Amino acid sequence: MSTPQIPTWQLRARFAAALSTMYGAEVPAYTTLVEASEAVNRDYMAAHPEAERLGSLDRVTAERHGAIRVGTPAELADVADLFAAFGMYPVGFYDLRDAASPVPVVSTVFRPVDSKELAHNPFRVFTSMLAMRDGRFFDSDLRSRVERFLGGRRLFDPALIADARRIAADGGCGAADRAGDFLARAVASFVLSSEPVDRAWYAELTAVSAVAADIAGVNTTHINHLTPRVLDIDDLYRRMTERGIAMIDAIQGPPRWDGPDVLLRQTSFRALAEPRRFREADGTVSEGTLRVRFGEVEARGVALTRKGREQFDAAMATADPAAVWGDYFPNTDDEMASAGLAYYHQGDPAAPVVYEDFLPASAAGIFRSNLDVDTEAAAGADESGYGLDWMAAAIGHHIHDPYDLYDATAQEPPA
Ligand code: OOG
Ligand code: NI
Repeated sequence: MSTPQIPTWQLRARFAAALSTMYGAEVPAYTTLVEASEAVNRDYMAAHPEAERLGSLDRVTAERHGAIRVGTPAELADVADLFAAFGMYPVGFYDLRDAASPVPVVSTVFRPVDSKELAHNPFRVFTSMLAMRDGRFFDSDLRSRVERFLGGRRLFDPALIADARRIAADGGCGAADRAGDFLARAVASFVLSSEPVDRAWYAELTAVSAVAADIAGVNTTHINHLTPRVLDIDDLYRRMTERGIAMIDAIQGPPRWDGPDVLLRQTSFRALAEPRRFREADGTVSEGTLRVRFGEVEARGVALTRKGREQFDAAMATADPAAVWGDYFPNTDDEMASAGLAYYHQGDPAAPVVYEDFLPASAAGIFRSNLDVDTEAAAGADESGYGLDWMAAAIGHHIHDPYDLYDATAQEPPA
């Protein structure tokens, strides 16, 4: 076909903006968070013009990551096909079952993979799939009932996925008028359903894991959170607390310090009780609330090399990372670059390569901080076979290795 009128990056930017509008209508506190984040970024840029090296104010202002959760490999495959239409491809494999406080999901991130695309719009979605085959969480009776439930629902209209495949193959949408319709149908797939929740089924799953209930207790998927990026997360934390919003106890990830910011720091406010309707055992419908959706914010720093990541993991494993950070990392970009700890475009310490991915420990902490009850995995071996290769085969897409992408990006000049 001829050159698409609307390239994938424009579709992606419009998709991110439309989801943001939708989620703001669903979760009003998100709008407060976005406003506070924009104020932090404006003030920070005004005081530190050099901060643009981590992304232009335009990029950072529009930047979001979303989190969604699905039930089955087939549902995850649909997500992969849908997001490919927006130029978002799977990167990395996260196994949150291994976390200190395990969550019964395996995850990947759909995002743009090259620096020009990231500069246009870096929208990324952390996507988790229920680890239903893992007998440490689901006994065979529950597993077969969850499978039956999930087998009877359809998250994505097959016509939408067929259109997405065509758009991905063409590298964009041929006709501008069709783009709006495609976007509207894509966004609608993530609207919180007003259909009543089966109270007994939801409660039974909650006893295993609140995340299992969120995924398999209802017939649709939804945005769990949508996260703006800030240039100074400590300032954001202070401003939200001043506005009377209860934040979780800590900022997850590396401590604040006076050297280069590395990887990712995140924090969130507690999930709010949202009105939901429930279907009772006698068939009547009643009003109630669920607390599953929260507000998260993040700050991004330079991407670490494998060597840098080893240092990072070692520092994070100490009792008080803030106290010892300087023993593990030099406090200038020059030294970070020359020690081979972090990625810089063409080796120029003034041009850091921004970290575009996630941290499993923080992700598990983010899941956990918003659950009322922890999940306990039963003892036993994991015979599920879940892993990166399993997931790539299940979704029919190559899963990129983040280090390969950073190696390639570091060869290029900044976008
Ligand atoms: C995903 C949690 C992971 C992050 O920012 O680390 C995540 C979820 O809650 O579904 O979004
Ligand atoms: Ni998140």
